[in-house]
Amino acid sequence: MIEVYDLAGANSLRFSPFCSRTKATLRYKGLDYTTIPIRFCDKDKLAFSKQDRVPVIRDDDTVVSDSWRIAEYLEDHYPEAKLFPGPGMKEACRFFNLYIDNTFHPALFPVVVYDIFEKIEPVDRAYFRENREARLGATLEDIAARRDDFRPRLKSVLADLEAVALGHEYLFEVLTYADFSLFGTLTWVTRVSDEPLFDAAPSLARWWDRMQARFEI
Ligand SMILES: N[C@@H](CCC(=O)N[C@@H](CS)C(=O)NCC(=O)O)C(=O)O
Repeated sequence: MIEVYDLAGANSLRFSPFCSRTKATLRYKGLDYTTIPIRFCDKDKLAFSKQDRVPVIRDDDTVVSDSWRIAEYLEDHYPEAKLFPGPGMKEACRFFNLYIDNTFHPALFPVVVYDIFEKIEPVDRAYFRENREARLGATLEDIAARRDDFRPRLKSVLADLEAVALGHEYLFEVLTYADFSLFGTLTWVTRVSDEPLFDAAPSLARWWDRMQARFEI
């Protein structure tokens, strides 16, 4: 059985966007897995992977970290249900995955960061505050007070995603890893925050419902 080292918040809430990508991919490929909860302060438990981020998977003697590298590993070793079903799909998925990480996440982060802070274990809060305040260049409270300033950028990314979802059952018409990239992020936000995402994105909302019905994680 594959082990997934998975970020855990208070009450065992699992909200990491990157871990959700990996878990949904494992479901899609029909692979059994078990999760090992990791809190922000548990990094020593990841020493075997020679880095300090989740997800990490252990598949017998093989250890892989980073959600994109895990996707490549699973596709190479368990090719049955394809993540990259056809020429150019891997490259397109890679680009979409980078868009999610480098454009969608930064647009979301200041809007929901205080919600995340409230959902993590008290023991993780000092680390999270210090690390995220350094990243954002302001206190979490200041960022939360300015949510409205950050919403237009988020709205514009959601409009891009709505345009991609419009008229398609899956983002690239057939299911690909791009669907799991976005699925991970929406799992994250909807589990930690009540921020409305779908008011101006009805196709994205239908895609999200379809993905949730198909992949329970
Ligand atoms: N590029 C990595 C990013 C992994 C990552 O940043 N994971 C977060 C959890 S969502 C983490 O481990 N954070 C630990 C920390 O911030 O100290 C991936 O795709 O897996």
